[in-house]
Amino acid sequence: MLNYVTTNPGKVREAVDYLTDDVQQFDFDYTEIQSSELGPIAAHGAREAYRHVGEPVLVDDAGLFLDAFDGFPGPYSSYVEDTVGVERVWRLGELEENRRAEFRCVLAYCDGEEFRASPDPVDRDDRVAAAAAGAEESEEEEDPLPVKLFEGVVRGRLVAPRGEGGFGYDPIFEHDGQTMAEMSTEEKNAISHRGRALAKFGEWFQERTAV
Ligand code: ITT
Ligand code: NA
Repeated sequence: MLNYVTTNPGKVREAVDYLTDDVQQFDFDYTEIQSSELGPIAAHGAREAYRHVGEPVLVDDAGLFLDAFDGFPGPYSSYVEDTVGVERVWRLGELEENRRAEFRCVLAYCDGEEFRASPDPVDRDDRVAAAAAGAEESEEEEDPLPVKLFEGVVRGRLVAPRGEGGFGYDPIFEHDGQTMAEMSTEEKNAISHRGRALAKFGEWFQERTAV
């Protein structure tokens, strides 16, 4: 059984839909370090969560990155949702000509064991993703607990709120003519940042557990 460590049931709904029921929510609010990148936040969280849970954990750090604002709210998305709110993030973005945006998700896996280095393409992609996610230069590298990172990104644009589904910023993020709040969980997973990260993780995890 894999512990999806999050306080956010919306994330779990998507993960369970994607990975089937070998995954359960573990409601634990790990420390979120300050970083301009999601990778180090997720890696630090996964180590803390693994030490707390004592079983394999997957931590999910995500955010909305607006092009016009140089990536804001990005790693601060949760704080901004609580303080400013989704509707007013839209009203800030509405003033901009450039409304392009992306959702990012970094999944960090830790089970206390070393990951064998392998030259297969999946692993190479993951290293590139890990580097892109800012994990390589992290001070967290000093911690001996190995963590594996998987990143997913989806491009879209900021729009006036539409739709009742999903959670968080979904109503103001449009991809291919639909906001993410107008999509079913399955439709969102097929194109979303989290779905893409889960796909990479699932492929890797299947191989890992098959040996
Ligand atoms: P945990 O840290 O406990 O997992 P959280 O909701 O605080 O839960 P984050 O720290 O990763 O999660 O913050 C992500 C923010 O971005 C938060 O405001 C979410 O509502 C939002 N968010 C994350 N994934 C999203 C998605 O798929 N669609 C819309 N908003 C999302
Ligand atoms: Na959080």
